[in-house]
Amino acid sequence: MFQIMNEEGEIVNEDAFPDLTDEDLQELMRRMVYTRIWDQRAVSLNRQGRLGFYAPVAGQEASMLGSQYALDQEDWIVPGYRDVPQIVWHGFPLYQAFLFSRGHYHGGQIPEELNVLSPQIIIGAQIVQTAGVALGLKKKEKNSVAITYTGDGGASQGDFYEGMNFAGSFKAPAIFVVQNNQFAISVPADAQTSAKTIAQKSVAAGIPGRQVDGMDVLAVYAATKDARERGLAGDGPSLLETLCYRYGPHTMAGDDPTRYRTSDMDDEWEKRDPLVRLRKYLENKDLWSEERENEVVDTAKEEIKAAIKQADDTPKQKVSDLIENMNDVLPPNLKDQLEEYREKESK
Ligand SMILES: Cc1ncc(C[n+]2csc(CCOP(=O)(O)OP(=O)(O)O)c2C)c(N)n1
Ligand SMILES: [Mg+2]
Repeated sequence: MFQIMNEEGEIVNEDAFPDLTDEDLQELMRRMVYTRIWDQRAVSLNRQGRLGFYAPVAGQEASMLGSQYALDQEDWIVPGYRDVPQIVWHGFPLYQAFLFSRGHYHGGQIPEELNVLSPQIIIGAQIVQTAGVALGLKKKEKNSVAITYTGDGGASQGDFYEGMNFAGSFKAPAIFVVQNNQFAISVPADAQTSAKTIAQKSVAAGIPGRQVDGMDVLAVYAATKDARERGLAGDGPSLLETLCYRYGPHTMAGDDPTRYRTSDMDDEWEKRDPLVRLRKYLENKDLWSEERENEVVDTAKEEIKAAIKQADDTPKQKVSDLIENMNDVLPPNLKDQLEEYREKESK
């Protein structure tokens, strides 16, 4: 397992320390704190019945944000349902992320200039799409890569092998990140496969695979940066397995982790928390303080509140919106229905 900073915030692999300035490290800390606050708010809103679909992210911040930070703005992100933080930090407006949770069509309308696809719900489908996006980038001679994310469960899907194999064969600049958070809903990772690691699944596709400490933001950043450079150099795709944990339930739709995880296991992973270790590292260097963290928390709370308000203020979705947004040219039966709904909605 590739690690740079241990649980105590000590650098254990000086040679691999990435090209990050003090300001970058503070920014990574800021983003992780912000994202945790946002996650807590989203969970609470969901409990109040104000959000809809939500897949918690606490415990996966280093894996998500460290990898996104290694990207260039021109790189493409092809996310799964849990990977909303990566696209928000790439530029997707936060209020639209809340609308995505609500199943509002505007939550799926990615701004034209942003190189992001809408989060994929079908497990593994994004791996094949990413192979295609990456091949497109190569054919158009773009100096950018496509990154995608799936989970330990996703690494059991046929699409996972197809996508990696295809990208490997065409040397497409793709980065496949498997966030191994130990469970696919209630199924433990070791029940998914007889392979010792998910990283080793890259061997069959003839591409490099690396197991990374997914609670160590520096290791995730450095590994993603390497994979990106490999892609840009024409050497093809890479697989990264980031070992992490989701502290919360699978989604807010009734999953109860106490039925399949022990509190000992939770405790063990919480000791590896990505925020705690970067905070220790930065505090030792006088680059972080309680005061600074409180400022980040306060700003996050304000901005999140404003984003929720903006989502609340967005006109409610109508059935006619759905019909119009789904079809460029309407078939006759839908034309009739559209008229019917417009009529009803006008009353
Ligand atoms: C093709 C497909 N099969 C089943 C599901 C139902 N499903 C949703 S999430 C999930 C588990 C995925 O686990 P993992 O890949 O480890 O990702 P995680 O949720 O842990 O991030 C399953 C089986 C689905 N969405 N798509
Ligand atoms: Mg999982």
